[in-house]
Amino acid sequence: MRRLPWSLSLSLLCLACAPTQRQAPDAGTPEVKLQRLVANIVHTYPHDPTAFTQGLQFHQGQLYESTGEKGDLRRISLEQAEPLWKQPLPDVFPEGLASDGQRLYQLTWQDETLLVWNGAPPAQEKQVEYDGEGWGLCYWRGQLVRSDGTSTLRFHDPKDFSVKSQVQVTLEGTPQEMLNELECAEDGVYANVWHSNNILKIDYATGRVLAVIDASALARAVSGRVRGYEAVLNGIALEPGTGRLFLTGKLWPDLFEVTLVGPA
Ligand code: DDQ
Ligand code: CA
Repeated sequence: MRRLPWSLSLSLLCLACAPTQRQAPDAGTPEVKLQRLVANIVHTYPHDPTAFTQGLQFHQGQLYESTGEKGDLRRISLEQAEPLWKQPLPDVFPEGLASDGQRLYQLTWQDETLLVWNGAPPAQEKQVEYDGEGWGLCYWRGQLVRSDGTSTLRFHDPKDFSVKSQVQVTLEGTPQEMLNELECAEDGVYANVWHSNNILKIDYATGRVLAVIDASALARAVSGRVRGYEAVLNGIALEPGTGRLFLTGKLWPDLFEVTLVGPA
């Protein structure tokens, strides 16, 4: 058998090892470590204690809320609990709320209908049907991100709400279910976990949980002033421009501005 010249056998060796390196997880970058953060209250504002908060969203410089059960779309403020404007939605169970800067998109829980709003005050422009449940919604780089109570996040085209891609959310390899209200940030999507005081920060591309945020200080602050098993932490809004982070809960009398800090 003829021996291969040195240069050729060296390059064959390199070809054999190169794919292994590419397939290695996070090759070239250090393993991303899960962050543990705590939400600290910096300001407390009034919130309507009859609002079953399902979505909290800044839109064109104003704060909007989607409320479930006998719900509505409403414009709220930090000054008073009473909404400044509202549109009752008696035929559906409203859920997550997102803004693309021009329109508001409002999910419904089991009605399989997306409500699209335009103008100020918002007027219903159209309804789009979809399959499955609607829990949380946010807008990021031309797509609407939807949670449905499972560990899957789906990425929709805002034009017709068709699903373009999906990712499973995992925390150190374990799927994370019950993902509820969402908020799209530049470096990850925040998700309330239903009936939990934890908010997860999730990587858009991999679904990996980047941070677990302990918001139990907020639940403690409202304890004794909220009633019912369903009065849980839900509602995340990031203010464009300032980066201020606001959190509230279903049927909570308070809406909080928080900062996220590492544990002491
Ligand atoms: N979800 O927000 C987790 C998606 C749904 C919460 C529904 C809680 C039950 C409320 C009672 C419903 C009465 C029609
Ligand atoms: Ca939100």
